[in-house]
Amino acid sequence: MQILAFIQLIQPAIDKAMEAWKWAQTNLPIDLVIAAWGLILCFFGGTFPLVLGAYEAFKISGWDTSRAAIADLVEQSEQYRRASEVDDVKDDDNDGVADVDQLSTTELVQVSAHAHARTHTHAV
Ligand SMILES: [Ca+2]
Repeated sequence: MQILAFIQLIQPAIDKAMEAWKWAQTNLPIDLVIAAWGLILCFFGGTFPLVLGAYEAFKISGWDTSRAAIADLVEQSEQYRRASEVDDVKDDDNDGVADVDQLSTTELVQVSAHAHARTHTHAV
């Protein structure tokens, strides 16, 4: 179960990155960021032409699809996190200890997978 331990280790960093991204989307003036990007291209575009060319090509050809897929993943991740938080405090046998703290690793993975399946929506 090293994968589970690894996921638990990096989950706080992923959560912080997602919160920072949400904050940036709602609080930063996106037009100003795009203008700054254009200014950077004006002065440094010749220094890294291949990288910038690849970036612009990706932005034109696949960014919209990738952006929609990433937005879906973020939304589903948030739904899973909310469902997981509800599961984390459940105490169905009323012994004062959260049920997830009484599960074996295998059972915990099964419960987590079930929570994920409940929240997963499949876009067609
Ligand atoms: Ca319990």
